[in-house]
Amino acid sequence: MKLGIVIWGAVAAIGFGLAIPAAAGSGNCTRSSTNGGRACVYVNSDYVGMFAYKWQGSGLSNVTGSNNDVMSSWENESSRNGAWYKDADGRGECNNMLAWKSTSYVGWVDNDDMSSWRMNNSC
Ligand SMILES: [Ca+2]
Repeated sequence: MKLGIVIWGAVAAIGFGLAIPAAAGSGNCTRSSTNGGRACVYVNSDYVGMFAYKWQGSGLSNVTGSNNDVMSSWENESSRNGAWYKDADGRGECNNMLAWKSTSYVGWVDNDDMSSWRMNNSC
């Protein structure tokens, strides 16, 4: 790539970052050419420690074993709305994981409580 293009790209990226401060997260939750976008969940705040992901359109499943009740942040890098639940099998309090949104910390009330989730609908 020519130097001029690199510099222009960097300037554009900085400007873009300032214009859209709410842009998601970590860069770990990447798209797939075959499966499209996905949502990712992390054991720590600020998208640290990804322990599970779910492709857009995937149905409800439980998080089990050491993954149960550990989620502190999430990002949805897909065009589909999703949701997470405090109890298994889609029960308990439901929290939206809307398309193209992310949460760097779910807050102390909701921290370490996710037991099931889906990527085919919001609450
Ligand atoms: Ca729970």
